[in-house]
Amino acid sequence: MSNGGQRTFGPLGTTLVIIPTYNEAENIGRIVGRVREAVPAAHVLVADDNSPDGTGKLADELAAEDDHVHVLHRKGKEGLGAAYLAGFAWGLEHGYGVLVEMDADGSHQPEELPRLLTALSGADLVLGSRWVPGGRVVNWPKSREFLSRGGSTYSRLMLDVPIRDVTGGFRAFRRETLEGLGLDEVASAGYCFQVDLARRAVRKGFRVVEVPITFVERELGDSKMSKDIVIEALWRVTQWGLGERVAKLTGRRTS
Ligand SMILES: Nc1nc2c(ncn2[C@@H]2O[C@H](COP(=O)(O)OP(=O)(O)O)[C@@H](O)[C@H]2O)c(=O)[nH]1
Ligand SMILES: [Mg+2]
Repeated sequence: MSNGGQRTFGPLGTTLVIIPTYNEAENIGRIVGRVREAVPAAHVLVADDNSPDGTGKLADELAAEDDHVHVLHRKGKEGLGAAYLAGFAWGLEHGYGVLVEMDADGSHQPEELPRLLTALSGADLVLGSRWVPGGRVVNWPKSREFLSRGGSTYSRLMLDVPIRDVTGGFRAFRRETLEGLGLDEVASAGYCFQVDLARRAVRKGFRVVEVPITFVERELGDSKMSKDIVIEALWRVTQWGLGERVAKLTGRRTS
């Protein structure tokens, strides 16, 4: 990929910010604009699951006006995990050095992205974290905070990973990290996708660093969080945790 002197952020290569979308028509223009302003050298890939509200078309319009914006049109709603896997594959294929995960709804603030990217110079994976000192959430109901904190604590103990915010979705990966995670084996769709990647990174010995972020609850559009997503996460984390314990006892290795 051509460099042009201003398309890279540090020595790690060009950054691609992947934004999965499903019905984010009210948010997509604003979030892409904020990313482009906060980190002008970065490229953006919108991974849209054929949103009925026309998000994909709006993204195409943004891409037509800006050669740093790209769109991956997917057939239909297959979950956040599948959209990210397709986005990662696209980014790796196109030679990006850093791949970022970010929501479309403004919960992850693009203005905090430079801090994540700076931290990546001393890490293989940087996690934007709500639950380390300095991190916080704005406008979240207590019930949602309880679920998120509880999910992270359960995963940390069950999987024995030293991470405070293991379900968060504002992250920066070096390309080598993604290449080393065994993405072909990842089948998780919802929040457990994030847990799965974090646990794989820790198991493979990558340097995982948490950077405090301020997570702002969405003002426009609807959350796609559902009971099924929570149940999938709980079920898989429990399965992974028990599987690893059994493997340890019997001396077998798991993926
Ligand atoms: N492509 C795609 N994006 C999704 C899907 N589900 C959620 N998203 C996107 O993932 C991000 C986080 O989802 P959101 O509904 O805000 O979840 P919450 O923040 O946990 O309430 C948003 O940008 C959504 O549009 C999906 O099935 N496919
Ligand atoms: Mg959200």
